[in-house]
Formats: sequence, C-alpha cells, structure tokens
Amino acid sequence: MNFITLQNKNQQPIKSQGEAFAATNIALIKYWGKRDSHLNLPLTNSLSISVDGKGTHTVIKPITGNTDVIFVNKEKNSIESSFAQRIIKFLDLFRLPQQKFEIQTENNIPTAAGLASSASGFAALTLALNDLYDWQFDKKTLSIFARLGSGSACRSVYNGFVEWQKGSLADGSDSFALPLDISWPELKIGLLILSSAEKPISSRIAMQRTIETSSSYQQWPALVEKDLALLKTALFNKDFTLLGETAEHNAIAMHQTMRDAHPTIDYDLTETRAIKEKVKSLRKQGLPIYCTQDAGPNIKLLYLADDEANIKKHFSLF
Ligand code: 2P0
Repeated sequence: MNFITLQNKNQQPIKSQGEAFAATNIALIKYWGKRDSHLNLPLTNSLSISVDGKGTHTVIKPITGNTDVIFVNKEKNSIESSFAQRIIKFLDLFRLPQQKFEIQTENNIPTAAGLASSASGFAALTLALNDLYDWQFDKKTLSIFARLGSGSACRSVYNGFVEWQKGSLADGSDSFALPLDISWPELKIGLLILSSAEKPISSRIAMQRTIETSSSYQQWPALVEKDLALLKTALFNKDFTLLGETAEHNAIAMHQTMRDAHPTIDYDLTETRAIKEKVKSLRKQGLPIYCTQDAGPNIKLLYLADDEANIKKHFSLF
C-alpha cells in the first residue's frame, strides 16, 4: 500500500470513539474509468457539488473481540457481505492487525442506487478515523485516504464545488480533491428517486467493462477535458445555461460509453427515460432545467432557486 497509509499503521486509537458526517456529492463532470483499480486512480479529472445535509453519518469505536461489527441504518450487516468486506479491507490500511471496531453508519439517502452513498460512506469513515486517532490530517490527505475506499469519496470530504485532480504519479499521492473557491447558493440540485433497489451492476464493474470493451471510450478523456473547461467557465461566470448544458451533455456521453460496451450497460428504467423527456419538454416550454444521471436509474435535476416552486409543481423531489 502507498506510503501515506503505512506511516500511521502502528498507532492505537486516541479517543474512545470517532464520529463524522460527510455529504454525498453529485458529479457535474463524471469520473468514469481508472488508470489503477487498486488505488482508484482515475483517467480524468472530475468535478462535483456536495449536497447539503444529505449523506452519511458514521461512528467508529474500538472493541475487543475477533471480528468487526458493522451496522448500516441500525441493522447489523453480515461480516461476509461484500459491503462489510470492502469496509474491513479499508480499515486494515490504517490499523494494527489485532484492532477491531464497531461501526455505525447511517445514510439519509438510498444505498447503492446511484446516489453516491459509497462516496459519502467512505468519506465519513475516513473523517471518523481522523477523529478517533486524532491524526489532524489536512483535507487533502484525508481525500487521498477516502479515495482508497471509493474513488468518488475523495470529493465528499469537502462541501461545495470540488475538483478531483487525476494526478499522474503511480502511488496516487497527487490524486486528490480540492474545493473550488466558488459560492453559488442559488444553484439547486433536486434528487428524483425512481428506484431504491440495488443496481444490477456495480459502478466499479461497469466502469471496468466500459474501458475494456466500449467502442466510444477512447473519446471520453478528451471530451471530459473540454466539458471540464466549459463547466468551470460556467461556474466562474455563474452562467446557468452553460452549466446545465455541459453537465447534461457530460452525463449523456458517459451513459453512451456504457451502452457501447459489451455486453451493453443501460441503467435506465422506463421512468428514467420518461423523466429525461419531461425535462427536455419543460425546457422547450421555457423552464430553465437540466439533469444529470450517475450509475443508476435516478435523476438529479439542476435548476436555480427562483424556479424551485415551479419545479416542485412538476416533480416530487426527495
Ligand atoms: C462520479 N460515479 O463521478 C461517477 C459518475 C458514477 C457515475 O464515481 O470503484 O463508487 O469506488 O472508485 O466512486 C461511482 O464510482 O467507484 C462514481 P470506485 P465509485 O460520481
């Protein structure tokens, strides 16, 4: 494992428990594809907005015993589950071999339905470890740690607009997220939950299959670079039309790379397609509204605060 995790490994927890909240983040420019799948190193930069108050709260306590104990939304998780195994593997990067923990994690967003709960989950766990061990690491370092649990988690250690720098070093020490110095409280994200069911294919597997088999993936890095520049221009000028067009275009292009994979990957439900048509049609009627979609069937609406009352007449937001 890389040098940063090793330097903490001989520590005992300092406090009796660690605790933290991390917000989920919605990518306006997507992360889709890795140059290193063990360290979650991406092929491109990405840019997100964190959703105020929606995410994961985690408490971690040292315990005596032979196994970790993991609760998700107050329900005890089987230690054999792939979710628990991912958490255990992550904790093993930081703790002494005999150290076990009880972890209580609560999401106020549906888990594994493309609402980035692994992002807020691993970010909250990283921040809770920072509290428990009293590491006092800066956010940049914590972003690197969170990335090892789940790539997009590196963006969830901050609030607001965040860019994940892909970096180029093999050990990942220059692949972390940084906050952008932009405040745009009028920009709103509306979550439309069309299904809370576990997705049929994990983003991790879908991403890998896309890289390996999609005929259009080779265009993706250049497309991201172009969209990222436009999105930043939109943010700095508070140009909502440019932001909406760019974010929507980027999401459509990401899903197209997946449809071009073999076997094809399509996260859309009938309801997903209907909502995307509705957004287009309302826009034609003059309502400034755009949407984005991650690795799942749910849709995130982008609009301005002034239009919120009108948007709520047309959609039931989470
Ligand atoms: C994103 N997604 O930028 C993109 C857009 C989904 C679609 O990051 O394998 O759970 O843990 O690094 O971060 C979801 O992928 O994948 C994701 P891993 P992750 O938000």
